[in-house]
Amino acid sequence: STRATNVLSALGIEPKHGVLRGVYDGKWGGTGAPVVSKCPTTGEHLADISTATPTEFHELIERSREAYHDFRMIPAPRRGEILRQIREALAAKRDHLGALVSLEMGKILSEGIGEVQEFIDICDYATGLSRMMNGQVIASERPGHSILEVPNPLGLVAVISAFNFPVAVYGWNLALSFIAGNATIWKPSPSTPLCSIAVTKIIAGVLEKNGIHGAAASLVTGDNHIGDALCESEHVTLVSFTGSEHVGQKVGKKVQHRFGKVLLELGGNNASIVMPDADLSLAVPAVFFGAVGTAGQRCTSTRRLFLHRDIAPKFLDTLKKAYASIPTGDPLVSSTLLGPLHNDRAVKNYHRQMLHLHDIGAEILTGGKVAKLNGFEGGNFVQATIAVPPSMDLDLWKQELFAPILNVAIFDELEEAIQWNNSVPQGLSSSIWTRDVRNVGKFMGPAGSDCGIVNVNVGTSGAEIGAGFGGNKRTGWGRESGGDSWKQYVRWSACTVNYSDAAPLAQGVNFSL
Ligand code: UN1
Repeated sequence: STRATNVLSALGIEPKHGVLRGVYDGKWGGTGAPVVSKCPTTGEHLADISTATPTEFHELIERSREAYHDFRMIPAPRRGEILRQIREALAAKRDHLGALVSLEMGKILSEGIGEVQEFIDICDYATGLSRMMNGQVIASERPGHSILEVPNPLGLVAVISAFNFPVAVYGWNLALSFIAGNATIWKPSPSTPLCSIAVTKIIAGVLEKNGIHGAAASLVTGDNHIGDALCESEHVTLVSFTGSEHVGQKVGKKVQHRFGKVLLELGGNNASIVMPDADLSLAVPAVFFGAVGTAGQRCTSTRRLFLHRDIAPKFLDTLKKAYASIPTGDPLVSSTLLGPLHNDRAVKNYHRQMLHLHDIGAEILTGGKVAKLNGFEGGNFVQATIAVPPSMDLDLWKQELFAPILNVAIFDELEEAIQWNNSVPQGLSSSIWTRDVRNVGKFMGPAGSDCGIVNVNVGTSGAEIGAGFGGNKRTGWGRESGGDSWKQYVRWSACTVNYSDAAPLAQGVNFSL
């Protein structure tokens, strides 16, 4: 369609000329069986993208090792300066890249642009950090000695990312890995290959201009065999994986089996708790965004809503009104708030969940149906849904489902709501709505939310890059983006230096002849 052609050609991608190359390690290649990029809005076939054969994969690892060999010697502030140029190049294409995210992933344009902005933000953060990757100087117990903690690069870092944030999650990892001096290998989701090609082209242009080996930021398109190969390669020091608990468990075991480092960002099953003193004019729109934004396909999406009995009827009335008029359709049209699900499997999962909710006698307050839109018959549209399951003792509360389905329950005491919040295997994001500082203390403290993200009067999704992002329990305990997460992308060398003319042993040990 012209819609697709316009988005792609603005980024210099011309899929009409056969198979696009999906492998980059200083030069573009890949002759393996292609993956298909499909538009979730129209169902149209966007492009075929080649993958890496096993031989090409091994060559890419070799190129990455070569790139690392030189890249690690470049001073960190200089690496930061190159990252600043990458930031500028991304910013120049921000809106076009955002449109490509909308086209290929299906999220609305504002959110597509937003996730490119997230990449830009983390570049700013990491550029500054490139002059502040400080270790400590520690007082030694021995005279004339000093102890230094020195951050050195790790080597090769693999980033395996998911379809739902096809740009930003790579950005978090690349920015930190890059300033740390690693060669980063990106394996994107096989269903969002165009986003990764567009991003890699932009980065490769900057690397080339600076005389840096392109395999400092390489791309390897492929299926789970490539993912397995990255997990099993002795040359890959850190594997940063974002995706399902099921696959994350395999990744964790494979990498641990060879004592590699692993960083996991797995499922979320996030709740918002609304107290009777909450400002509903803030809480309702935030829950609406958390549950319906990205069509419920963020790992931080609001899936569970716990309402205090006193405000529940009013809250649900207002929320239902918002749900009644959700502009649904083409995510590239600026007024749309609900785009399609990413693929037809997601629609099937949604449909199955609706049948299940019906079977158990849940009350469906709004939505509940797969949607067919005029002019978008091939699209994966569903209605945003609010359901009230008949009890808390149901498996559905414990499972993450990537769809705009919000399950609601009513509570009387905050302690009960916190217990529900914590009673799931996942531990990514949580949120409380209250004006009472005592509730805030309970929610944030030792007996409070057990999630990695604990928000107050802020929804579960839409985190900024500044804090460490990630979750506990079956979410995998990983932290990416801000906070201290950069420390995972370096190997720390503890260096005790003796400046003196004597060589005393620590702890007063005497070992002289
Ligand atoms: C994800 O869904 O994998 O906090 C990441 C958020 C975004 C990132 C989500 N900044 O919702």
